[in-house]
Amino acid sequence: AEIAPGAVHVPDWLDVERQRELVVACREWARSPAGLRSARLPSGGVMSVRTVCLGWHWYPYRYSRTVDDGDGSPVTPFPDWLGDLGRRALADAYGRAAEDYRPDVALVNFYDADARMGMHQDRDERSREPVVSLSLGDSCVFRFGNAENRNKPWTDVELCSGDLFVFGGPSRLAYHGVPKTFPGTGPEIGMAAGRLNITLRVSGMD
Ligand code: MD5
Ligand code: FE
Repeated sequence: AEIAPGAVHVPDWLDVERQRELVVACREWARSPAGLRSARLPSGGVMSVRTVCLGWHWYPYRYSRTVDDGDGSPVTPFPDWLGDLGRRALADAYGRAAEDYRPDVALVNFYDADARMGMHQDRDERSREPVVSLSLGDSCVFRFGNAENRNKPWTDVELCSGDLFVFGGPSRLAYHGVPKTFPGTGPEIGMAAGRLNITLRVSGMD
């Protein structure tokens, strides 16, 4: 379903077996040297969501090749197979060829029962190529806003395990957030609890 121009929701895009494989991969990435951590905001706050970065390390509000807000570990590489998955996602969501889509960053967000993501824009990438989002585990309320400010109008969409969302074109810079998850709603895919979201992005850097 096209929620807004360039914002396409494809429910149930990943079958359960593929979801299980992604959970296994996320667990391995979380254990790598530049693994799961809560980003610290310049305001002094700490994000309730915990994140693993692949390809480039993100911290508010920039990208680096090493964990510059931590122990300086090199960032975990972005695997080729994840780029292939991103091209298939874009092709299915937009119904057009996507061989030229070359994501080089993945941010894997883990939400426990209390984690939230406030309304924000994703504008730390130098490219405005689409963002591919894959959800695993517990369902959530995803709040898709407008490109002007973090306030209404917005549309609330329930995202479930296996759902794909692509944000491109005029929706690439829309404000968005996750005000709520629904603990205990995830399928049996090897996650004890919580929600995972994998976003694939083009950094526009080299
Ligand atoms: C999440 N993650 O569910 C969301 C899904 C993040 C983040 O917001 O920054 O890690 S990605 C949603 C997204 C990305 C790019 C553009 C737009 C939404 N959008 O225009 O609405 O953890
Ligand atoms: Fe975001």
